[in-house]
Amino acid sequence: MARLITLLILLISSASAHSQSIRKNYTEMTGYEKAVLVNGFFELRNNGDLINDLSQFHNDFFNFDNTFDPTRLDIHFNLPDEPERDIFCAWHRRQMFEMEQAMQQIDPLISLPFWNSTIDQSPASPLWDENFMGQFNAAWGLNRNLGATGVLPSPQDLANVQSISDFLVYSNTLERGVVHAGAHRWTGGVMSGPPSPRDPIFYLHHTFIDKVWQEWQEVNQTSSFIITSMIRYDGTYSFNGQLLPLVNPNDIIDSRSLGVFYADNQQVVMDNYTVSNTYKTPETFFYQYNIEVCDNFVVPQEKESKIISANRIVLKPGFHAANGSKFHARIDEETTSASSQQLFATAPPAYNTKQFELIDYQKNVYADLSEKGEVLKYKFHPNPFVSNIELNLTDNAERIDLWISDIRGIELRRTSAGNTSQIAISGLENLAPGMYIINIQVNGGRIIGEKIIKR
Ligand SMILES: [Cu+2]
Repeated sequence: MARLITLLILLISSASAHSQSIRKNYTEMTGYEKAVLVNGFFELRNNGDLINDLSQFHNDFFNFDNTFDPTRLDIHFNLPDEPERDIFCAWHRRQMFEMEQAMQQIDPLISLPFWNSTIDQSPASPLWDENFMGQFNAAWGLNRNLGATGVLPSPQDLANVQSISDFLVYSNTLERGVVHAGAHRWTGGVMSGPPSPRDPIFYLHHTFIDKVWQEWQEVNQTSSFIITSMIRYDGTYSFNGQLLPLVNPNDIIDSRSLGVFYADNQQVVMDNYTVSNTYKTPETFFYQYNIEVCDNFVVPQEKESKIISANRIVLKPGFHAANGSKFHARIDEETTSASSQQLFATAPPAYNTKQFELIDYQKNVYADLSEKGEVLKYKFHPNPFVSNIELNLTDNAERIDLWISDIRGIELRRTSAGNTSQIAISGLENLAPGMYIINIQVNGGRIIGEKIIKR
């Protein structure tokens, strides 16, 4: 009976929930994505008002330390004798997930972006533009006072916290110190007090804190919680007539457990993840820059996943799509979610057994897998280029052909070489600035084309 109920819960959640996400710096969002996010916040405010509910809850259960009642669970500033200690990181991770799922009901390909407050510190930053986060200040009466009531953390502040190895010391220092508290105080107004989730910037800040914890956890592997459920996520709380599931904080120590990966600097590494279709079928991951799928990213039999980029997807050894699974990888020219919907199925990838031969699933999607586990790694630089482009392979190849073409495919310059791992095209200074395709063919195998920018 218990199993049947569990199964039913899984079925219900897979029908209603969406979140699989690659969260990126908001600076990497297109104008379209920003508009979708902004509209999402307005819609969530005007429709059921999840934002107010999360704000009210956060306010009501902020911190009860001054009540001297250790049985009253709260979210913040846990003391050593509190049973929920130290729930800050896990609670806000689940809160971000709840918000992101609601956003994805509006647009399935939107993810919550993050604000890296250690480097993005100006009140004149695009973050606060009137067409982005700026407009909420007046619209929602947030009383922000950017920069007037606190300081933001420096990269060194962040490095200092990340160097702590004990989880309880780490969590406590992260929460109370400038890395977390800085953005709350610096923003001011609603953001600086217990109702802070009413300011949309709260979600861009807490995804950053979540990313910081994820990176710490990947190094230290020691996060753990005493309690086995969390306030709001204890199986008794309903929002808009929907009972929220019970969440054991120890089950969400890795953000991948919620289908969440973090990208930064135009790169995301997707590893140690098994597609389960718990929340969505297929699980769809979208990031317009470089996606590397590697160690222990597994699509089991009968499971389904889609990965979409506008630039580059590399499938590396350790990635595995089982027979009978469905795995789609697609390069989409547009970075709008609207045009990213048109996907088509690709058969489960047949691993290539010949070294240096690359499998092209679709256009710019490459797998550099080989039976022996030997990998062809290649690197172009510089990008953007000015007068030459150099290609480096990790191993010598019998023959390398390298050519540059315009985006219509018209070849402009070509070079080839044998028994080498390095080759360059020079004399490109007269090409007009813009986008080109650099093509590589190793040992007469498949042709790889990558976008490259002429400055
Ligand atoms: Cu909080």
